[in-house]
Amino acid sequence: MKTLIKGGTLITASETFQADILIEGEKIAAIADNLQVPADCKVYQAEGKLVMPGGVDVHVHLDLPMSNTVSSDDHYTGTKAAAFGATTTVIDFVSQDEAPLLLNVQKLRAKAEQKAAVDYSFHMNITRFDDQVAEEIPHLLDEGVASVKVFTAYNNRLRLDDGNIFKVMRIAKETGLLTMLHAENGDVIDVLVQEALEAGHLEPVWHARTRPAWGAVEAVLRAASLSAQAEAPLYVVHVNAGGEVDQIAYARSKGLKVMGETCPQYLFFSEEDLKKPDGAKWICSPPVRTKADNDRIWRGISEDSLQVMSTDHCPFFFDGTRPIDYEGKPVTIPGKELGKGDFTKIPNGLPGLGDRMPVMWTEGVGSGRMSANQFVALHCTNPAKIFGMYPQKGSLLPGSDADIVIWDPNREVEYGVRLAHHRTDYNLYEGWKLKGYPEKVFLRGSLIVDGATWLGKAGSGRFIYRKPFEVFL
Ligand code: DUC
Ligand code: ZN
Ligand code: ZN
Repeated sequence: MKTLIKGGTLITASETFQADILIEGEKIAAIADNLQVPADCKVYQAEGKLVMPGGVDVHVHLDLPMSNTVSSDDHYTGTKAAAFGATTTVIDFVSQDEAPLLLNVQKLRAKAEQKAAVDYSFHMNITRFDDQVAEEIPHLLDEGVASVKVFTAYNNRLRLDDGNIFKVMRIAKETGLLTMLHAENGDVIDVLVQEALEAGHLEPVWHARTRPAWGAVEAVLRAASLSAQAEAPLYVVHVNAGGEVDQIAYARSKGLKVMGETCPQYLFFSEEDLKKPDGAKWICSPPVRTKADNDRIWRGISEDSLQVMSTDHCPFFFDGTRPIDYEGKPVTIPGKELGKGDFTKIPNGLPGLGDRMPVMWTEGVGSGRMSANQFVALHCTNPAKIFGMYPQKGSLLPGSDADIVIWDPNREVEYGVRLAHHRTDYNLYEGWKLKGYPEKVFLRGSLIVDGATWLGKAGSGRFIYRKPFEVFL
């Protein structure tokens, strides 16, 4: 089966040029001007359109149990939303629920492979550490898992102490795994949450007030210092505070291999949103902060202190007692209403997987804050490189998977829950006017999104075995 995409303007992380793309089977076979149309070839005309690699979102939580419910997108609904938003590869997190480590990987994979509609891979959370776990970590690579996540918060649940974080970093380094960090100060959070509850401060804004930015800032510096001592690379997830960008920039200026991602919510929203009557919609951890933090993070992107845009997609219904229509059936999943009257019981997390590229195109490229090439670097190529999937993913090169997006730079939409395809009842960008939107999305050569039409299938996404960490950006 051959497909030719003709006459489009190709956007890669470094170049913009006019060319045709020939797809043979699942791969890009050729890229050149005026390619001949072979026999038995489906042709798509892309004059006036942009052609980019499919997006890579390296931070999603699908079907994740939390606060007496579960994140409302599973590996089908979440990856379908991803595809409508031009993302064709996602990386989810494996919880360390039981021993051995690899059993958790195998179980999540068994669940995901029935459902995923785009390609996917996993990171492993290391939330308990002992000699047995130390022996098992290197075997993650045998299962294609090339990264581990550690936490400096969520005491008695997910947090490791500094000594164990240091040990994980050393093993990860020796094995070729990348260590990812959730940076907050778990001790301070526990004190502040208890004090807030005792004082009767129960509104959503107290979620942010009990998780201060300084805790995130010092945790980034602490982990960067640990990574220096372990001589290990470090990737800071969901950068939300301006001070975290400062610490990453400092670490990088000292020659440390420290990288970072941020997510759209940390560019557009603040504690002010948590004060609204529907403030629970913005509850995520780490929290959204201030306008000054938003601005510093934007600068962190342009000065290259941050290399990746991800989403931390972990949606919940705002009102999980009222059904929504999903593919013709009513669906209710308990959500943020579980925490009505007590911010500590609100499930933490936001929808964002499908929003990421359309919103960031308008707000980043459309506003002149980033070039189209930088957009592709941040959303496609850099995440693929850092997480061991390049050039299979995140690139337009002969031999790469034919994950391709035809993007209409002139299409204007009023965005929101109707277009987003997440399985939830709200969208943070409701009513936003966007210009530039995905028109056709191909996964390994198959057209899975054609305008508003869904052609993808549950189970057609494939697990991606990732290579050991190699590319520091
Ligand atoms: N933060 C959230 O808000 N939800 C899921 C996990 C996380 O780190
Ligand atoms: Zn996290
Ligand atoms: Zn997360």
